[in-house]
Order: sequence, then structure tokens, then C-alpha cells
Amino acid sequence: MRDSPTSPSINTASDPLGQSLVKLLSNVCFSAFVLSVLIFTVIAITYHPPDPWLESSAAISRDLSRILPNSTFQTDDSLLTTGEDLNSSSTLSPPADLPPAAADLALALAPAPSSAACDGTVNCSDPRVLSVIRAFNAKTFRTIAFLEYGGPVDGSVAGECDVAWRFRNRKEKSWRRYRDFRRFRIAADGENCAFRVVSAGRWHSGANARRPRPAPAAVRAPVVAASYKDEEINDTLPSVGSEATFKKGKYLYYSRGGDYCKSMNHYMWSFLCGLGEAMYLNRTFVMDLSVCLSGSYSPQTWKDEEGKDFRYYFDFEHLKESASVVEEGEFLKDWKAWGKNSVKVPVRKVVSYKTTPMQLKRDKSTIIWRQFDGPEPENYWYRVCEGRVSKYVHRPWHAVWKSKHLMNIVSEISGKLDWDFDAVHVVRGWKARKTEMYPNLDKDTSPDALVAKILPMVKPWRHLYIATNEPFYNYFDKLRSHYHVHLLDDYKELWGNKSQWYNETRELNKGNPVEFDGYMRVEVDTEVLYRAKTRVETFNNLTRDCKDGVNTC
Ligand SMILES: *[C@@H]1O[C@H](CO)[C@@H](O)[C@H](O)[C@H]1NC(C)=O
Ligand SMILES: *[C@@H]1O[C@H](CO)[C@@H](O)[C@H](O)[C@H]1NC(C)=O
Ligand SMILES: *[C@@H]1O[C@H](CO)[C@@H](O)[C@H](O)[C@H]1NC(C)=O
Ligand SMILES: *[C@@H]1O[C@H](CO)[C@@H](O)[C@H](O)[C@H]1NC(C)=O
Ligand SMILES: *[C@@H]1O[C@H](CO)[C@@H](O)[C@H](O)[C@H]1NC(C)=O
Ligand SMILES: *[C@@H]1O[C@H](CO)[C@@H](O)[C@H](O)[C@H]1NC(C)=O
Ligand SMILES: *[C@@H]1O[C@H](CO)[C@@H](O)[C@H](O)[C@H]1NC(C)=O
Ligand SMILES: CC(=O)N[C@H]1CO[C@H](CO)[C@@H](O)[C@@H]1O
Repeated sequence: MRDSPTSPSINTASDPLGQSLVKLLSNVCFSAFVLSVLIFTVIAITYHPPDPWLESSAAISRDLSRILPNSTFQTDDSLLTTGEDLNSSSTLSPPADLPPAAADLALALAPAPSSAACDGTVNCSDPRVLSVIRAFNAKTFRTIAFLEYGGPVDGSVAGECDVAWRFRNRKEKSWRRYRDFRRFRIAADGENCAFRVVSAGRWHSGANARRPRPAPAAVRAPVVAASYKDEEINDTLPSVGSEATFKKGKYLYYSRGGDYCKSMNHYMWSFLCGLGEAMYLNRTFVMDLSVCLSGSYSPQTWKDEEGKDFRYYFDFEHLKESASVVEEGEFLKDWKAWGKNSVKVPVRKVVSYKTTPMQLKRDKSTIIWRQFDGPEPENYWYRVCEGRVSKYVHRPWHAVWKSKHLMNIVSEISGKLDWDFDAVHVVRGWKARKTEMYPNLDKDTSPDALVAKILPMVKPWRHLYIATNEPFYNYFDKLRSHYHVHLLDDYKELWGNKSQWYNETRELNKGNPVEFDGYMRVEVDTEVLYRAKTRVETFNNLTRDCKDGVNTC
């Protein structure tokens, strides 16, 4: 990549005005830079699959660390890229993919056993029913890799069968699996009673196949008043276990620093530094799951919101599998319970980030406690990883995926559109107002301009998803005369008080409802955008302005 045009390297301690000017400038430049790096990375990876993502993330780290020390993060407020979006290797032919099996088709066309008279009835347990459904799915949903099917069960009337399956989306770089279950109308016709799919229901229409079938021998259990929670999410806090295991463990504990309530990019940059250090030291990272969401994600109030949970945004289960972590509260409880006994737990307190991970490498203390008490910006976590340290400590980007609670919403939206939609990313917000930096953005994303610019790129009457930070819902109405327009707010019920998401997040929040906040919107918008067939970007496709401001491209 390239150098930022104005690497803040001037040290003007004698000139406070100049200093703050430099700081302001560097903030602006830096935010633009982060955005460009992230978007560039995504684009680079999307268009050149062979790039191993590790290289790219190394490049991000290299470039960011050149600029970071004297800047604060300003957020890219409309997209969020995480580890799962960076794994280009998964675009290679995945091993678990089931191609439209020729065997299935052959089986489906095979005549019924001659003993069974062809009376046109459909028996969902007939293996040929599943075969036609599999063949139908493979043909219809080409971006989906179907991983495994459950046996079809009867639908609501004769001739209907409900089937559930697990799938992954070829556009999603992670290997996460999701579930769908749909209702199919099946016909058995011709002399041979060959089965065919007459019609297929929508996303999650096959209610009878929703639950795993009871084991054949078992008496059908009364349908439990199902809490429709996703059983595949295991968000539980890992606990240390016993006193003995606690004392045998080695921990790296970061006290809360100046990063709290900063932008999410800053949060990630800092968090991954701490986690990277823990991995380097072979220690368990003590993690504060409580997140403070910067006010910049709440356009109504502009107030920082404390008490958010890491698990609302990120996949804690994946993190637990990728790294050794323990939750701070549990850890402190154990430390209190077991640390004050006869033999004290050895603790090494580290007051300055200038003590490097390399210096701590030989330290045998059970707990290494970094304290971050200094003034900003001395108290940022990421400072630990500055400079020479970056040769030793690597940020484990692959450990951070988006929360599956949110990804279920993403799958649901894409599923409702049958994975056959185009998307446009319309960046407005503060950029549209800052005409010094973006002279054309506002008019290039005006309702009329959008129609004029999108029409040549996207066929009329396609489903068009608009990922945007424009808060005014009716802003895109003019596109409705040409497209089936979909906005995130059209899917409010997916996080409304009857939704699975609502139930799940409430459980994480000790029974209190959780607001679907601005950052969650960004995550969902990002992932739906990535699943579109044709993707129209603001910068490049809609406007000639540079994404980082005047003269940066
Ligand atoms: C990346 O893709 C490979 C397959 O190419 C897969 O085995 C691996 O689990 C993926 N990693 C992540 C983080 O998704
Ligand atoms: C449907 O087929 C299965 C196995 O092929 C069989 O056990 C079952 O009795 C059949 N049901 C009906 C109603 O014919
Ligand atoms: C959410 O939980 C309530 C009870 O707490 C339950 O009645 C409802 O069915 C659940 N909704 C979903 C979608 O799981
Ligand atoms: C969830 O993960 C924890 C470890 O973090 C494990 O002890 C527990 O058994 C898991 N629960 C389920 C239901 O898999
Ligand atoms: C961590 O473990 C790896 C292999 O298990 C070892 O090579 C490395 O030196 C260890 N690092 C520290 C700081 O102990
Ligand atoms: C759910 O939301 C609707 C509309 O927002 C509201 O009228 C209703 O009272 C809410 N129900 C519960 C149980 O919170
Ligand atoms: C958007 O612009 C890029 C770069 O100019 C181009 O490769 C891409 O095809 C454009 N997208 C559409 C939908 O036209
Ligand atoms: C990369 C960079 O510009 N680092 C500078 C940050 O500020 C300190 C003093 O505040 C300089 O010494 C660094 O060179």
C-alpha cells in the first residue's frame, strides 16, 4: 500500500496550537487512511482470491503501525470488516461442498419400485423425494453450499414435504454453518411416478422440519414450547475451574485504559494488541466483555453507551476456540477467592507500556498485570504493540468474527431475498456534509443522481439492497419506481421484541432487552452487502470523489 500523505511526525511540544492542529489533521487523515486500508483490503481480496489473507492483514498492521502512534482512531462509520471477511483461501473449492450430485438426479428419475402402484401420492420418507429437493436446491441457490440434509417430514397437507439443511454461503469467508428449513410441494407424475418439485417455500417455511427429528424408535415427544434459540451458539463464559488450575495458569491482565468508549476500530486495534501479546507470551488473556459504544454510532444522542456486551457484536465462541481467554469478572472472583490464601499468587505489575512483551517473556508470575494509568495517549492498549514489538506480536485478526446472533439476521435477510439480489452501498452521513473534502458526494448520492447512476449498472426490477448510513428511510423512494428496494429497516421484525435475536441478546443482558444499535446496523449492512451478486460502491461507482477526501486517489 502507500504512505499516508501526512504522517504525523512533527513534535511541537513548544507550540500547543500547532500541536492540536497537527493532531486534528492527523485524526482526519488517519480515519481516511483506516477506511482506505480496510476497503482496499476487501476489494483486493474480493477481486484477487489468491492473496492469502495473512499477507493482507500483515500489510494492514504494517501500514497502520507506521501512522498510529500519534493519532486517535476515527471510525469508518459505514462498514466493518472482520476476520471472516479476510479469509480468501476459503474461496477455493471447499471440501465439504456437495455439487449437484448426478447420483441424486439419476435416483430421482428412476421409476418407483414396481410393487408400489403409482397413485400419484407422495411419501416424504421416500429417498427420491430428498433427491429431487437436493437437486432443486443445488440448481436454485448457487451461492449456497449445502452441507447436510435432514430427512424430509410431512408438511401441512398431502404433497408437501418440509426439509431442513445446514449450509454455508460461498460468499462468506468463514466456515460458519447456518440452518434453513423450507416447505416443498412435490408431485409424482408420469407412468413411473417420477417426483418433481412443483414449488418451494420461502426462507424458514418448513416449520415441521425445524427441530431435529426424534430418533426413529423414540415416541414422538410433545412439542416443547420451543425457545427458538440458536443451539449452535455457545456464548457461555469460560471459567477457570478449580483453585489448582487457577494457580497453574498463566494470565495476562490489562486494566481498562484510555481506549474505553473510543471508536470500534480503536477498540479492535487495542484489543487485538492485548490478545496478540497474550498469545506471544503463551498466556490466557483476561478479557473485559463489557464494551462502551462510542457516541458516534448513536446519531440521535451522540452519547457514549456503556454496558454493551462484546458478544452482541462479536463471536465469542469463535474467540474461545481461537485463543485462550477468560472473562475478567470470573477471573477477579477466582483471584480474590484463591489468591489471598497461605501462598500468594505471584503478580507482576507493569505500569508502562514501554515494558515490552519481549522483556516479559521470561517472567514466571502467574499474573502479569498491565495497568495503563497514565494520561492519554499513554494509556492506550495498542501502544504496547508499537514499534519493534510489532515484529514479535501479531494481531490475531482471524480470532474476531462477527456475532452469530447478527449473522443469523444477515442470513435471514439474504435468505428472504433468495440470495438473488444486488446491493448498493451509499455513504452519506458526515462525508456528504463535508464538501471541502467531498465536493461531489452529496449531489452524486442525491435521489435523482442515484437513479441515473444505478440504472446502467443494475437491471431494472432486481431486488436492490441499500446499505447506507443515511438515516432518512424515504430518501431512496425514487429508486422504487425501478427496483424492489430493500433497506435494513424493512427487516425490523428480525430484531423486534418477538425475534430470536431479541430473546438471545436479552439473555446475555440478564433479562433486559437490548437495543439494536448503530454498530450492529453497520455489521449487518456490511455482510448483506458482501452477499450481493452485483455490488455498487459509492466511491468509484457513484462518485469520482476520493474516499479519503480531495486528492487522495
Ligand atoms: C479459511 O478457509 C479455510 C479453507 O480454505 C478454512 O479451512 C479455514 O477454517 C478458514 N478460516 C477462517 C478463519 O474462516
Ligand atoms: C413411506 O415410505 C417409508 C419408507 O420408504 C415407509 O416406511 C412408510 O411406511 C411409507 N409411508 C406411507 C404412508 O406409505
Ligand atoms: C422469545 O421468548 C418468548 C418467551 O420468553 C417466547 O414466547 C417466544 O416464542 C420467543 N421467540 C422466539 C422467536 O424465539
Ligand atoms: C460451551 O462452551 C464451554 C467452554 O467454553 C463448555 O464448557 C460448555 O460445555 C459448552 N456448552 C455447550 C452446550 O456446548
Ligand atoms: C510459547 O510456546 C511455544 C510452543 O509451545 C514456544 O515455542 C514459545 O517459546 C513459548 N513462548 C513463551 C514466551 O514461552
Ligand atoms: C413489543 O413491541 C411492540 C411495538 O414496538 C409494543 O407495542 C409491545 O408492547 C412490545 N411488547 C413487549 C412484550 O415488550
Ligand atoms: C464499480 O467500479 C469498479 C471500479 O471502477 C468496477 O470494476 C465495477 O465493475 C463497478 N461496479 C459496477 C456494478 O459497475
Ligand atoms: C510515527 C511518529 O510520527 N511517531 C512520533 C510520535 O510522537 C513522538 C513524540 O510525541 C515522536 O517522537 C515520534 O517520532
